[in-house]
Amino acid sequence: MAEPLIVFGSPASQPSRTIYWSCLIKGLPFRLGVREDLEPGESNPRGQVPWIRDGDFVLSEMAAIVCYLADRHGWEDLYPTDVRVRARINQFLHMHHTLVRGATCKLMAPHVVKPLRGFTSTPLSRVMIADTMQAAWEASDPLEAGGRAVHTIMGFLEDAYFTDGTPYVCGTEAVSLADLACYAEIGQFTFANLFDFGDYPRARRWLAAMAEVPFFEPIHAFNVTLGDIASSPNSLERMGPALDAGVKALQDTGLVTNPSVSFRQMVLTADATRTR
Ligand SMILES: N[C@@H](CCC(=O)N[C@@H](CS)C(=O)NCC(=O)O)C(=O)O
Repeated sequence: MAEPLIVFGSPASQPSRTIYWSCLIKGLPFRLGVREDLEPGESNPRGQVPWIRDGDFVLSEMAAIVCYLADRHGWEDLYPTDVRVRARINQFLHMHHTLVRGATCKLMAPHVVKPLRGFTSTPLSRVMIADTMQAAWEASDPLEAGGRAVHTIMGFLEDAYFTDGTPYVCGTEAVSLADLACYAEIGQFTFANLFDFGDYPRARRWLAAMAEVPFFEPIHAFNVTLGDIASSPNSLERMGPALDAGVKALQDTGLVTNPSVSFRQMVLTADATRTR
């Protein structure tokens, strides 16, 4: 029997949630990568989650991974083959990393990661991302400063991606890979109570449409359990149960192939591979 796809990631990780969600929607079984799944000496060159192993093929970067899975398994609803529809989704996914992803660096990280006293930080992250994160959480009012960044992102999405036609970001008839990636960054604020979408009617319509996508609940069990982090700050005591809830909800779908797994066994960054 073919080995199941292994996804190294975490329910707390936005790009990991995008991969889990696409697999669940399409009924593709996968294993949650744990330390024992690593080949001797193996580490993800990028040092971050998510990454996958599919047989002897290893791939990192969320957008590359979901496009690969869609091509490999013929997910033409999530990633239509019409060249222009697909090009628009690709445009979104390329833009996502430097723009929509900023929502996490600027608003989510100061509220989630800072109270945990640290960003694990691979050497690459220390050079490329740590300054942005640090600036965000050293702001005198991180909620206001991060909120300003997210307003800029939302204004752009409202004008450049959402329309009055279908609710989805690339104007597709059904949810696409772009919506899943976008929701991981933007939708998380609704659970965390970190942003008011009142000024963005198209985005609000999209948020409502996304809540109807299959497997919405298990994908967001982590976020629901973590809850409102604006009114009371995140803490290590809150993080453990939230991660447990996220992993359990994924397992309860019946599509995760590990017999049982705890988030403590999962491989989060290059650090985990170094300590083996
Ligand atoms: N561009 C990457 C971003 C991955 C990423 O930011 N991963 C975070 C978790 S959500 C991580 O591993 N951070 C730890 C670090 O950078 O040290 C992707 O889309 O997959």
